[in-house]
Amino acid sequence: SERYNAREAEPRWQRQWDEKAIFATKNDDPRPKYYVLEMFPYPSGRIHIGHVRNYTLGDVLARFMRAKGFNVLHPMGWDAFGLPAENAAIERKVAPKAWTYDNIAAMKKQLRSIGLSLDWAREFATCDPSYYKHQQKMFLDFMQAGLVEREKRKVNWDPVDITVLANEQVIDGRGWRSGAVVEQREMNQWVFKITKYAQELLDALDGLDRWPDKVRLMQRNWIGRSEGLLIRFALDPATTPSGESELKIFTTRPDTLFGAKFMAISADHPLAQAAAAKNPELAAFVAEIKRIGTAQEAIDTAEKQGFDTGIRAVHPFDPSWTLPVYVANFVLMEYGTGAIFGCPAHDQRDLDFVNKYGLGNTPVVCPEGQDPASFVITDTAYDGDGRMINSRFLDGMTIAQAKEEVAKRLESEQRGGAPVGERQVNFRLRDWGISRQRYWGCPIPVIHCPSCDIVPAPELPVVLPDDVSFDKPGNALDHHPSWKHVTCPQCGGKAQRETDTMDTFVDSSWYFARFTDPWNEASPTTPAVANRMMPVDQYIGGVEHAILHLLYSRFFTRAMKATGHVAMDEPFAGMFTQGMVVHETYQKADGTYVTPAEVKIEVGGNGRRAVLTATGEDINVGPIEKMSKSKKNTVDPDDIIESYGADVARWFMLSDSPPDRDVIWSDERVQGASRFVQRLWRLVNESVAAAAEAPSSRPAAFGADALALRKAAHGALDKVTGGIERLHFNVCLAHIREFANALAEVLGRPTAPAPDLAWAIREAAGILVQLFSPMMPHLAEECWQALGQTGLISEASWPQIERDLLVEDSMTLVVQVNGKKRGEVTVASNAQNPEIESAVLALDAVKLALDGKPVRKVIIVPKRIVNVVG
Ligand code: ANZ
Ligand code: ZN
Repeated sequence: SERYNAREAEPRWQRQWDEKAIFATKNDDPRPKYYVLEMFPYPSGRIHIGHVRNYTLGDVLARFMRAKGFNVLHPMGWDAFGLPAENAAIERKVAPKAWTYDNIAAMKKQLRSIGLSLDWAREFATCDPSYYKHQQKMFLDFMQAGLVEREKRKVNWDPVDITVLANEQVIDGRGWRSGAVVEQREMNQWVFKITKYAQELLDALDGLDRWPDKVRLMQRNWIGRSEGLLIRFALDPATTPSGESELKIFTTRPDTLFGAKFMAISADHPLAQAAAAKNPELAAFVAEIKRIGTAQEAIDTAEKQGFDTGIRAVHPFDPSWTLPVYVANFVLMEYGTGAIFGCPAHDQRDLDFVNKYGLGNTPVVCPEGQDPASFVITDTAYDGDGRMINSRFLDGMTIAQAKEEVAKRLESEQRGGAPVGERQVNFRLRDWGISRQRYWGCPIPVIHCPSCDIVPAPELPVVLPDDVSFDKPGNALDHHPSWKHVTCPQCGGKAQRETDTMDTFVDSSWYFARFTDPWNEASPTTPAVANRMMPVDQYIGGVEHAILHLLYSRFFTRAMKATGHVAMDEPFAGMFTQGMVVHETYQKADGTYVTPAEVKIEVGGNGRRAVLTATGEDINVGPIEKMSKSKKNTVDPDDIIESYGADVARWFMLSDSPPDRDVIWSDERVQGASRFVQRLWRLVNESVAAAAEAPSSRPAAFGADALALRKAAHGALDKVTGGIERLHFNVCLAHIREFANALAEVLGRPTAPAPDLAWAIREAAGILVQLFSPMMPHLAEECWQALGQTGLISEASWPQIERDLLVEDSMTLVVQVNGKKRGEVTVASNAQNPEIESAVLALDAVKLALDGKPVRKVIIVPKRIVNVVG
């Protein structure tokens, strides 16, 4: 038969799927639902190979679950707001809107060429006013529910992108996009009160048992719950600038109080401000720290620095013991109370600090088995377990006992009518600042009125104006001549629209819920529908979103529940983080990178050599890295699909490594996948020929050859079914290859198959095609047709596994009717008598011999003979 022509066949099947709208999901379908979702793409302009992997993984599952009889929801949309559109506007003078929608059109075409089983009828972009209108509505709902607030906040300011960044968008003290060193500024910000759910978001992680442990751990750390003690240290009034009497600190290690050597406060602490007002040198130090900023990452990497304020604090257990109060660059104002006591022996930061300023250390926790007399700390703090030493009444206690003892004593000690100590739970999680000073985002739907303060926008959506200019840096909405000038809907006076737009992470925090009913114009969701179709059963995306996007979505779902838009807490029942697609890098002698397409790999006697195809010059093969434009080690999905077809790209993506690991792109292996496609096509056609004479109904009994083939088929079916359910796709592919080999071996035999084997060949070919249909749907349709099936394989149900064929060992028994041999039956070696009996009575030979007479008795001689008495 002819070669399979993917280029011709793939668009043809895609058209058929479209015309019959077979991937359109009905919300009122009575079958159980299954919601598969891959993280929706940002419309950058081109699909990259990572997308192909992401969507292929989801598509295999979606197609499989559909065949299993589920009402599968598998939608696609566009995460369409964000900075690149504005950058394009600035650099290329194209309007952000036009740029975005053009990109969407181009990428949609590319996505279609992959052959994904998507319900395109549900498509939307987050920049559609018909989407963000509902987001604005929910913003107002949340405001009413106390989940949105306006807050004067110290914010991370990106001086290049001219915008505020969330803490999560600051990486090593730099803007995540621009790479610019982030500055600190005080600004009025809109925040979502995610901290109200801190405990709940933490507790519920335990129930997310279909999430990777790694992701749950990252979220746990991000939420950062710690139990500790607030302690009010008295200050020596003679040393304080304006008579402050106490300093409140938060500690998780009250057990180490007798190892305290100093106190430290944040540069933003009021006491630091007060002290700085009287000490110019201190003021200069404070100003310098503030300039560098106190983003977590900056603190972790910067050298510890401090300045003695001259203030002295009194030890809570010893009035004659005073501690110097420093302003230190490693204390954050936003955490705890913005003040600490330092115990250098048991905290590395504190140790680095005292070693710099000569304050010494006293160990107070001694590891088990260590002699306290010889236990000294020099450069490395000890934060392990042990017994208390050098700690007066705590000596000999465990850390836990000492913590409890200190807490109890300080809780019951009063000063100025309040206890000196108070237990407290702190979270590292901060409220989510969502204000962005950018144009291309969802407008925050409020109006600022000089007399009425904050007034909700009376009509939604508040639409972004199209006529904006990017001549000046900053927020084009703010520069717009008229957009922000409005009359107050409450008092009719002159007022101004909010010109901040929402962080684009807001857009992606509820799109999955919108997909359940994107046609609802009146509200964000249709709760009855959302509650039926949600949660997402399997969410698939990159691990880079393990914290931010997933945590925000978990918060948002709860906020939507609180405001009546959905009824569940958790949006994603199952989460899968896929690995990256990586590739070797190629460099010319001068260090410039060249693309894989420009390089020819020669494998010869002295190993593997790379040369530049154009000139023949030697190319250095560099490390395998994530595909990136700068390293030029990318491959373009369009090129791959053009030369090999989508099925080959899909098969390759699934074949080489487990989906959660990185996969190395390799042209050789892509070619291998391409050869396998042709092999499958040949096998199916040979099977059709070999089975041409096969009986149309299932033979009553199977000989050894037929049985062996049937076992291979059902064994593969069983393994692939289980593998897909567990997303072990690479293992599935190995089983499919193995089964294809078994079929090829049978087809390669010189003699024509007996009728039972011919029947088994037909069955096997059908199962084979169904098994690879989720991975290579176009080829599967073509093969299905060749097998003489009338419908689409994309609509066929998953084959039934015959469990008895899965038993490795079988036994063959002689079948007699009234003592006379009439044939044989092969059953599982562990088959029970009733099973054997029904298999025997189903045999045509037995029916014939009985000739309509009723069966009086069946005598089974174990493992040998079945005698039917009629
Ligand atoms: C004394 C002490 C001794 C501490 C010791 C630790 C070890 P987590 O677990 O993250 O909650 N801390 C408190 N507030 C701080 C702030 N605003 N900026 C910087 N550090 C702060 O950490 C709590 C510990 O971090 C607290 O316990 C405090 O130092 C420090 F051997 O108090 B500890
Ligand atoms: Zn007003």
